[in-house]
Amino acid sequence: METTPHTAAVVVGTGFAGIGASIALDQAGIDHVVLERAGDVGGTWRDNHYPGCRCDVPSHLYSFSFAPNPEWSETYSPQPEILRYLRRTAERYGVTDRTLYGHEVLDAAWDEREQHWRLTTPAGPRTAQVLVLGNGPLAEPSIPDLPGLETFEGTMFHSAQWRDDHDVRGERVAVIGTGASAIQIVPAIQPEAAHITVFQRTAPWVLPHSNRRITEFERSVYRRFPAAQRLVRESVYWSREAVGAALVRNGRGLRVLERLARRHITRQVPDAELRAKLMPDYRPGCKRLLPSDEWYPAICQPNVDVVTEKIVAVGPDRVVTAEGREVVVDTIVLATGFHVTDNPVARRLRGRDGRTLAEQWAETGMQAYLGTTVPNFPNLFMLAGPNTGIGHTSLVFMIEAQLAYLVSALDTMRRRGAASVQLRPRVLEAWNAEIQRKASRTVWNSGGCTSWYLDAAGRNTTMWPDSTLRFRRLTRRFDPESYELRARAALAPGR
Ligand code: N01
Repeated sequence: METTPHTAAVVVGTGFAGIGASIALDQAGIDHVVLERAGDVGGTWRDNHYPGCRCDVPSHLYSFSFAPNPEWSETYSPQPEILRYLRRTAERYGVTDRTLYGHEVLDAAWDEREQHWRLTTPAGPRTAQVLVLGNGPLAEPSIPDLPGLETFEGTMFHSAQWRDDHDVRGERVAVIGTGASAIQIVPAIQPEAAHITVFQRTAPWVLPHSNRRITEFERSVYRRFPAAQRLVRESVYWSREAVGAALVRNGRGLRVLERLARRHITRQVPDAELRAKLMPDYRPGCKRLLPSDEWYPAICQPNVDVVTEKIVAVGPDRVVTAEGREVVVDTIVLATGFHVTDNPVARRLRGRDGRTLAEQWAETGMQAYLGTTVPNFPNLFMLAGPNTGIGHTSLVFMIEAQLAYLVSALDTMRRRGAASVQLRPRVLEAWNAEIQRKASRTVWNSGGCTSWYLDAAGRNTTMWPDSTLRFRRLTRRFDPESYELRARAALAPGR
C-alpha cells in the first residue's frame, strides 16, 4: 500500500516569504518540502513581468538581510534582477532542491486525531505537522466586474499575466487602473503604442523618484566591504521609517509629502485641465504613494488620453463610459490589482472544527495574531498575513521578523514535546482590538479614500499601524502562554 508522504513542515510558495521560510527551517534542522504551483520560484516577482516592472522600495533594503547583493545595478531594481536574485538565493540555500513544482495546494485540513495537516495537491495527498503559508497577499489577480468584458474580441490580460507573445506596437491600448502597476506600464509602452487610453477611477499621489544607476565603484566597495552595504541598508531603513511614521501619525509629516507631490505634478504637467484631472482629492498615503518621474510625462504625450468617466460596458472592440464615450481599442490591460482582503486561499484551509478560514473570517474580517496565527488552525503560520502590510518600506523586513517567530515556535514545540500549538481566542481578540484602535487613526483609515487596505466592512485588515521595529520586537520570541500546547508526540525530528 502506498503511504502518504509526510514531512515535519510544508511551506507554500516560493516568493520572498516561501524562500525565506525554507532557509529558516533548514537552518533550524526542520525536515520540510516547499510546494510551488508554478514551474519556477519567484512568486510575485516571477508572475509580474510587465514592461517597466521594478520595485519601488530600494533594493539594498528590499532583499534578505542575510543575503546582500552587491551587484544591484540601480538603487530601485528592475524586476528581472529581483527574480534573478530570488533564483540565485533559492539555489544557494538549497531551496530549489526542496521544492516540488506544479504542487498547488488545493485543500488543507487539520486532522485533530493525528495532529497534522492533510494537504491535497494535483500530485496527490501529503501530510505535515506544520503548515507555513508563503502564498502572498498579492497573488490572485482581481478582474473587474465590467458588463460585457467577456465579449471583448481583442487581446486582454491582467498586469500580473502580461502576454510576452503580444506586441502592443502600433496598437490602440486601454489601460484600466492607475495604481503601482499601471504607472510603471504606461511610460514603458507609450513610445510604442499608437494610442493609449488610461481609465482612471482614482488619481494616485505621485512623488519624485530618486532611482539612479549604482556605479561600478560603489559595487566594488560593497563586494569588498559588505559592512558598507549594511550601512546603506540601515540608512534606507530609517529614512523609510520616517515616512511610515507620517502615515501612521497622519499629521504634519503628510503635509510635507503633499507639498512634494504637488510641486512634482505642477512641474511635470503644464496643462491645467489635465493637472486638475490628475490631482488626487484625498490625503497622500491613504493609498500607496507612488514614486515616478515618468508617469506624468508619459500621460502628457499626444498619444495618451486620461478618461475619468466610469466604465459602464465593454464591447467586442471598445470600452464604453457613462457619458457615452466609446473608445475603440485592440488591447485591454487590466491593471486592476489583486484579491487582498478576500484572498481565495482562505477558502481552501479547514481548521479544527471543519470550518474554512474564509468562514471564520466572514464575521470578523481577516485577522491573525502578529499577522501569523489564528485560533482553530493549529500549527498554521502565515507569512505576510493580515495587518503586516507596509507601503513605505520593505515587506521582506516584516517576513524576516515572522520567520524568527516561526523558528522560535518550532523550537518551543520541540523542547516541550508539543505536537501542536493553537492560539487562544482571547489573545487574538485583544490583539485585533489594539490593531483596529491604532489603525483608526492612520491615514489609511481616515485619509478620505477607498482602497484595498480596507475590507468591504471598512476594517483595516491589511496594514501594520505601528513602527516596523516594534513588529520585530514583538515577533522576536514565541510566547507559549498565548497558545494551547498539545503534547502527543514531539515534533518530527530533523534531518
Ligand atoms: O493594483 P492597485 P496594482 N474600474 O489595487 C483600478 C504592489 N506593487 O497592481 O483606486 C476602474 O493598487 C483602481 O482604482 P481605485 C503594491 O503593493 C508593488 O497597481 O480602486 N478602475 C486602481 O487604480 C501595490 O499597492 C510594486 O479607484 C478599477 C487600480 O485599478 C499592489 O501591488 C509595483 C477597477 C488597481 O490598483 C497593487 O498594485 C506594482 C474598475 N472596475 C505593484 N477596479 C512595487 O514596485 C480596479 N480599478 C513594489
